[in-house]
Amino acid sequence: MTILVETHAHYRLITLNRPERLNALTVEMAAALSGALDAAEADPSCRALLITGAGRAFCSGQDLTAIVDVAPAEIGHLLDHYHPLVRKLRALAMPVVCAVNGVAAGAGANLALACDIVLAGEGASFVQAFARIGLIPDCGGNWFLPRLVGMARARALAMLAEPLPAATAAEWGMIWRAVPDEGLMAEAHALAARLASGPTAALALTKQALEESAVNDLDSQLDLERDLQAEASATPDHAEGVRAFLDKRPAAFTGMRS
Ligand code: T3D
Repeated sequence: MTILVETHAHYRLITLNRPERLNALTVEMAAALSGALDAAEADPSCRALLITGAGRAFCSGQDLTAIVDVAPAEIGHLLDHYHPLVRKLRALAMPVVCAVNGVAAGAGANLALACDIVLAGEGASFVQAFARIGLIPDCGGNWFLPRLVGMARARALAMLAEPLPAATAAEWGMIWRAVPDEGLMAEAHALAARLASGPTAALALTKQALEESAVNDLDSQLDLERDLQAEASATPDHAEGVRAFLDKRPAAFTGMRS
């Protein structure tokens, strides 16, 4: 199986599972991942996702053995299988945590950056490997990098294709945190569990608001925040959050939209 899916209380763990090729992406793996995202979203009890890789790597990007004899035009079309994953991750109505357990290269690096909160083990690194094989960053790399680390660093990462250690990625604001390798999965599970017990509808609306801020001017963003806040304020979790604060007790969120 190219991916493994494990169900936990209110969240699912998805593990990319081709460790012999450092979890390199194939069309089959992309289809399985896409199906797993759809299944998670269709299950109202699933309120967060955690994604990681099996073995010593997170994901080494496109499986190069699968494109060695492929016509150039078809190579571009491979992205018809991968780019929908990036769109799905960004639009998924729940938080997605990525635990980068080792090297994340090429499309693998950018799939990680498409997740909402990225934790990485200190031994992990991010490589925009594309230039090494005469390609351009894809899977959103040219969009994520300048926004996360600024244009000067984005250009160097994309053009030099050098590995960026997790600690530097965290220092530059490319990811949330770098943590000791041995503590990565415990911390990632704790984070996923925490998000899974959060106000899921408000978190999904927050995700939408942040996403749209990338293209909105301030005026449009304020209008959007007004509309999305109206939706958030109508959820039972908003009422529960306020009551819990006044009762001086932890909120018991259900994640329900209405
Ligand atoms: O083309 C399109 O339009 C489609 C979309 C493309 C998007 C992309 O992702 S393009 C970028 C593709 N990825 C790469 O170019 C990265 C290739 N891999 C590497 O540069 C290195 O493997 C790493 C930096 C990721 C890790 O290096 P290291 O030294 O830790 O491991 P290694 O020895 O290179 O790899 C271990 C094994 O995995 C090895 O196999 P072997 O010799 O033990 O049988 C290696 O060949 C295999 N492997 C690693 N990455 C890939 C791979 N096999 C196929 N495809 C890979 N991407």
